[in-house]
Amino acid sequence: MKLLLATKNPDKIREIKEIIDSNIEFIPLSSLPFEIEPIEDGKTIEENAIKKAREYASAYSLLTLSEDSGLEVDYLNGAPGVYSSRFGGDISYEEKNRLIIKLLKGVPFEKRKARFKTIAAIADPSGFLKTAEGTVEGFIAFEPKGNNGFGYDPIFFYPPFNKTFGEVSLEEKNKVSHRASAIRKIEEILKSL
Ligand code: ITT
Repeated sequence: MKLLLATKNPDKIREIKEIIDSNIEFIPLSSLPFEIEPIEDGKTIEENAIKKAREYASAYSLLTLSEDSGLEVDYLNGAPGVYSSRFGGDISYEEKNRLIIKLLKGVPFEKRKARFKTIAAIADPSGFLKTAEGTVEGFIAFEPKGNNGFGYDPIFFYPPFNKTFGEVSLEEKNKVSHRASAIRKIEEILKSL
């Protein structure tokens, strides 16, 4: 089965390829003859995931997997959420992470609850569409820790590991992550096609 892996984020590509162990031939966006740029203007993570999957599937006439993810911090009323990649403007992830920690200055551990959420979507040019959600619950750390993973991983403290996602291997993260649980559900749907 051929599947367009429609994400421009190389860290997501690495994780998804580790998670899916079925016999799927991934087609990377970089191998396609022209580029499209879906505008992520949805109000929710789900809207953006669906929009990306549909637009890529119809542009390239391929069965397509896209996903949208975000970090929801309870103390910030769910921010950055759907704005996770744009949070704080055009600044590095180190700066985004420092900004979140600053916004939570003085907030005790029990009020630092947060979760990563992924909505993965598969679509084909005929209009077929399925989505799957994955979440993982944790806390915003008091300081960034670890250089593994990407994005907000160094500030996402996961109690069962007693570590941030930035401190664990890809293999460990994939045992429990939001992306892994959404993508495993999608893998089951793909197997049934
Ligand atoms: P595509 O839209 O091309 O897939 P993107 O990087 O723009 O890639 P999103 O719109 O889903 O992806 O942005 C969500 C941001 O949230 C992303 O840039 C990450 O930095 C962050 N993020 C997503 N998953 C994460 C994870 O597993 N660990 C840490 N941060 C994550």
